[in-house]
Amino acid sequence: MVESVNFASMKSNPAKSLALTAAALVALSAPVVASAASSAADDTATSSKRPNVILLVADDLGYGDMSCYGAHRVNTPRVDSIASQGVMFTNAHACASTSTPSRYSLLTGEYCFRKPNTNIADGDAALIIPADTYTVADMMHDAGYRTAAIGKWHLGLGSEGGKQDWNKPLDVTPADIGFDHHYIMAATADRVPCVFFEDGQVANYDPSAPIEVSYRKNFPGEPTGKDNPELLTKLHPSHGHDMSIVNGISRIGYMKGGGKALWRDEDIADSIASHAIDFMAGAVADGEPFFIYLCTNDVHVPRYPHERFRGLSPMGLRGEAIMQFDYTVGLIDDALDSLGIADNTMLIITSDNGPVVDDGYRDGAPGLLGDHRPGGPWRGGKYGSFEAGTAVPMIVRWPGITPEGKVSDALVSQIDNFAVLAEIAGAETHPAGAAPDSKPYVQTWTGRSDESRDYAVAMAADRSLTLRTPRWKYIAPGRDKRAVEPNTGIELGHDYAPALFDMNESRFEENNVISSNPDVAEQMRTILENL
Ligand code: NG6
Ligand code: CA
Repeated sequence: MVESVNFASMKSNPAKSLALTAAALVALSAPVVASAASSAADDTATSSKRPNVILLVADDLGYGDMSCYGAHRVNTPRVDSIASQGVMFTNAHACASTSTPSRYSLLTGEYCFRKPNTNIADGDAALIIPADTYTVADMMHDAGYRTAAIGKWHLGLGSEGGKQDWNKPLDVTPADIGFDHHYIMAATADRVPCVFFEDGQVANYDPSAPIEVSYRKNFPGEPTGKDNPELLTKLHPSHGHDMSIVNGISRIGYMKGGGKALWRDEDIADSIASHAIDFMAGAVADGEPFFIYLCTNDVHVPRYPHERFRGLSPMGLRGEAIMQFDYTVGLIDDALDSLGIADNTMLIITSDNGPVVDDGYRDGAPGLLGDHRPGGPWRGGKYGSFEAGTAVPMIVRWPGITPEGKVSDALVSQIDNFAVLAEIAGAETHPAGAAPDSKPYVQTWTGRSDESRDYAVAMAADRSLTLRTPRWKYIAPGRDKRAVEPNTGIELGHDYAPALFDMNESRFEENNVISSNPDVAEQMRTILENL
């Protein structure tokens, strides 16, 4: 199972990795069990040492997109080196195959399917996480951490969608859900407003260019990608994305104004990294532990990385965006060293959902892919129910705690982020109802146990569910019956009614074994029904 993993460039201890992997392979044959809480947290050897925590979340970065996970048409030396110093998971799952619901679950410890408004959010959506929700940021804050959200947000802002006055401080912000500081994009780089928000207001606000935003109609006289393609100096849309033009790239939604506050796509990654580093330095100077929810815009569309990467990848802009992601990781890692806190910082690197190649811009990605497989060995991709939609890269490094260069095949889910971090932060009590679906698999997340979660639940873009156990994958029938999403070419997987795959037999979901294993399918369907 791990043969495809390329450790050639890594300083790992291969003997150690292989031994631990063998143990994990045995665990893969564990039966389907729906037990209650895990015992994994019982002997946590972490209480004496509360680390800083950086939860670094890439956007749309696939399982197969980095060299430590087997990619060979792109190199990610900085991530590879972190993997060689920590534990790299081969069976880690996001809670949804799109951003907004995936991030909802990551921050709340509650399955996104329970919340009807967690579909892909417009840039003028209201804050999707109710202000009274006890999030991972609230928990870390209450445990004495200084907390920040930096980078891609995509969980809404303000109390009322479509009604925000972007020229004033917003009434509801990440500060209301536990973040002491934020420097964020409202949604994605392909959605207006194309400005950063810092502590509740537009960063670098330009009073000479008041901002207006609409997801319904254009503002009189403002050019659009649809009507003024001659103004698209950097990227043209392939589908959708033909509304307001900012920085020579048309977007989803309409906006007016912004002036000097508008971002330049080429600078987004540097801006995110430098704000994160400033925040880290400030916390260190004040002697406070910190928690950063650090979200890159890479490798989401529009992919338009800094000029320093231009022409460096045989895969064009998508390859450059992966290189820029790795570069960002390197900046953060270097800052940990120069601030003298690398040894006391837990770094988690993962992605919000699986990959997509053409997600709406003519950036050359499909033609330049070659034999690169963004989803690695898994079938499908973003939006869908097949594994590549939610089987994401995940690496955890906590010096002195995580074994070095371990590859763990344990089944893990991002739903456990809250409970794991709560153990690590020493936060013992939470308000009733907090993080209802999260369990403290601390030993597994830190690579000291290969205990798998009993199951991982994930939601596709049509809100249909899948259930993964160490051995099986069950796909419930979806509302969207198309086998392939036409714009992106992604196989969605939920056109089946319903399907079961034996993941021990093959990682590529091709052979639906539901008719020969009706009891397993029924057991898994029942688990989903009773969640
Ligand atoms: C889709 C967009 C896609 C991307 C996605 C959200 C179109 C045609 N496609 O609706 O480009 O923005 O939403 O991606 O508009 S996510 O990773 O933030 O969930
Ligand atoms: Ca995403």
